[in-house]
Amino acid sequence: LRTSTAANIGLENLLDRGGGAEQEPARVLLMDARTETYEKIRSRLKGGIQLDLATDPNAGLFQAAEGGYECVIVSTALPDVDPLRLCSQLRSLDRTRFLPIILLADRDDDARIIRGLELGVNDFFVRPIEPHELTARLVTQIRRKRYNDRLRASVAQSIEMAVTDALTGLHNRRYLDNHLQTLFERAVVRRRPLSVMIVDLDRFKSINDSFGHDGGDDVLREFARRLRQNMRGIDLICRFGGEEFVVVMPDTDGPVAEKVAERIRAEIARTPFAIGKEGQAVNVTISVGVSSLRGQADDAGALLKRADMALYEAKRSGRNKVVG
Ligand code: GH3
Ligand code: MG
Ligand code: MG
Ligand code: MG
Repeated sequence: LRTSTAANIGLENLLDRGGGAEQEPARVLLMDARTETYEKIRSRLKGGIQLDLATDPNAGLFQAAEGGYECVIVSTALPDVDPLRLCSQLRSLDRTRFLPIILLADRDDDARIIRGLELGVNDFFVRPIEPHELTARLVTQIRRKRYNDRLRASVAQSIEMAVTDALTGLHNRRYLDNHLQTLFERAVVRRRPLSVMIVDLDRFKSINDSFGHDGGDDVLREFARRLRQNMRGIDLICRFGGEEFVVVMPDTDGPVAEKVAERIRAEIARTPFAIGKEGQAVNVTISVGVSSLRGQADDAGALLKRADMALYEAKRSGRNKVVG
């Protein structure tokens, strides 16, 4: 029929806009107890949209959460279940929160449509199903979802970049500034130990002088890798700046923190770094200052300051050392 063809052409144009040449077909889930509705809609949607059916609302909810769908059509023709309740469940689950919902209702169902819109349904459609209109509404929702997904991903990436050190991939100082206080307060409230270490590479300027700035960068990257390898998942590891690194160790008291620091110091001193294309061997040593939480009256700034003073002492007394 004419409408059907027009709907298909409109669909392809709209879905292609802004997308790559290899745009995936959009998967849409219809929640409806009647297979006739499904067959009717599906026969009018070709290319661009793949329609699945869930006749059981609970299975449908599960299916929608499984991912891969870009829109859900919730029909009011679901016996034994309140379709609006289903809509609010879709809105509240993490996995379906950003999934557009189109309510498929009967002509005299104004009250339910309004309630649905209040609950966060994105659009509605009134029977009888007119393919051109339904397609246009679906395409609008799918395009908006694709746009919002890209936007969300790019915001998340920007946030990630703002707290990550580009050279080493470790957290940066901004991240530490935001999280040290939280870890500190958590330790105080729970009366758990907490330790901090500040690591500074020894005579790093001479490494740069001998092997160039790129050689120095290789050393920093390799050091970060070894540091990460030696710490636990719950430790906060960050590049504080230049060739200085800070590690915050929750649930770790002074003696244990010093042992950890000593293990890393020894490992760094024992195994030369391979830098540049030729894998040239470079001997690296580090100095480490360690400090630990002192009771309820302590503060995060003082904790860092004590680690810094211990580091200064390690440098002053000959380097390649841990001072606690
Ligand atoms: P010390 O044992 O007293 O710590 O001596 P040092 O030479 O390591 O200390 P200093 O603070 O004098 O020099 C640190 C050097 O680190 C100076 C700076 O050019 C270099 N540096 C800082 N950031 C980077 C970086 O991202 N890449 C490279 N290659 N070098 C860096
Ligand atoms: Mg220095
Ligand atoms: Mg140094
Ligand atoms: Mg330094």
